[in-house]
Amino acid sequence: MKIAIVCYPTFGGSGVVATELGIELANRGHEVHFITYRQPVRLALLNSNVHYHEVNVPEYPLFHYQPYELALSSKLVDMVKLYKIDLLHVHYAIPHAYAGYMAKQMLKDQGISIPMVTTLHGTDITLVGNHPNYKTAVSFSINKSDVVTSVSQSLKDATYELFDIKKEIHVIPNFIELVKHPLEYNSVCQRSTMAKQEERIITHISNFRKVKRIPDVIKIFDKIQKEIPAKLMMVGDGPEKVKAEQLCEKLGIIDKVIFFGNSNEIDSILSNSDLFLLPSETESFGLAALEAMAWRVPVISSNTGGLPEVNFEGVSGYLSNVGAIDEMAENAIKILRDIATLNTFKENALSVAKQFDIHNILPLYESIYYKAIEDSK
Ligand code: GMT
Repeated sequence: MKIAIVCYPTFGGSGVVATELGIELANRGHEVHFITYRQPVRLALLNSNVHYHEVNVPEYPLFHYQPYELALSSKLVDMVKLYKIDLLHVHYAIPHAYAGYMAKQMLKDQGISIPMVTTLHGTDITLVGNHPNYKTAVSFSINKSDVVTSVSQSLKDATYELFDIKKEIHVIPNFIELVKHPLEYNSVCQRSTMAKQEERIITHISNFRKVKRIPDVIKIFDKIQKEIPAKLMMVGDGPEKVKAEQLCEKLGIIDKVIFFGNSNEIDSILSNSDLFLLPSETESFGLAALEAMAWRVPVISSNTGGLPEVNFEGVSGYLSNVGAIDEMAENAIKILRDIATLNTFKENALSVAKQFDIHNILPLYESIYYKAIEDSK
C-alpha cells in the first residue's frame, strides 16, 4: 500500500505514534509518505519506502494567522496525485482531519477517490477539540472520516460523550517496539552521571504542559527522597518548566533533580530508571508510561482517562486519584524500598508492556487500511 501520514512532527505523543507506525509499515514493505511542516523528530532515516514532504506556508503581511490547513490540503492533493497514494492516515483531529477532508473533496472533483483514516489521540478531543471555537469543525471532520480510531477505550467513550459522532470508533491502542534488556543496552548516558550507586532513579517525561501536573511530580519526588536516597530526571520542555525549576529551588531539592530539556537520550535515561511518575490531570493513553514499562520501569500514575488500560494496579505500578500526592509517594516508596519488590514490579512492567508490542498492534491498522480501500472502490 502507499500511505500518506499526516501528524505533528514534534516530541508530542501523537507525532511519536504516527512516526513509529510509519517506520514499521515501511519495514513491512508499504510505501509511506510523511506530510507535515517539519521532518518528524523520531524519523531519522529516509529510504525508498519512507518519504517526507514538507508543507510550506508562505508568509504574507496580510495574514495574522498563517493558513496551514490550506497549504496542507493542497500538498496532500499534489502528493496523492504524484505518488498515486492509496490512503490518508491523519493523526490528531485538529486540523489534520479537516485538511484531509478538504483534500479528499478536491481529489473527488478530479475523479480520484481516496479513503481517510483519522486517529484521535487525546487533547484533540478532551482539551482543545472540545473548545466551542473548534467543536463544530472537529465533529464534522470526524464524521466525514472514512474510518475513525482512538488510542484507548476511554478516549472512545469521551469522544461519544463530548461530540455528536455517528461513526463507529475503533480502539487501536498505542504500541511499543520492545527493547533489549537494560543490562545489554549500551547506554550513552551512564548511570553514574545521573545518580550515585545507592540512589534510586525516578523519571518523568512530558511536554511540561499544565495537564501533566508538573508540581505534583516534584512534590511526590520530594516526599520519596525524604525516605529513600533518590534523584529525579525531568525530561522534556514546555510552559511549566521554569516554574518546576523554581519549585525545586524552593523545596531545597534542586541538587537532586536534573532537567534534561528535550532529549534524544530517552532510551538511555529510561534504561537506568527505577520508577516513572505520570500524575497527569488527563491522559488518553499515556505513551510515556508504556515507553517506561518497556524498559522495565514501574509506573506511579493518576487513574484518569486511558491510564488504567496501560498501567495495571499493583502489577506494573499503582494508580491514584488526580492530585493524591501523599498516596502516590507512599506507593512509590512501597515499590522502591526493597530490591526484591522493585525487581518484581520491573518484570511485571515489562510483561504488561509486551501486550502492546508493535507486532501485535500494527496488523490492526493494516486490516483497517485494506478494508477502507476496498470500501472506497
Ligand atoms: O499529551 C501529550 O504528551 C501529547 C499528546 C499529543 O497528542 O501529542 O498526547 C496525547 O496522545 C498520546 C499518543 O496517543 C497519548 O499517549 C497521550 O496520553 C495523549 N495526551 C493526553 O491525553 C493529555
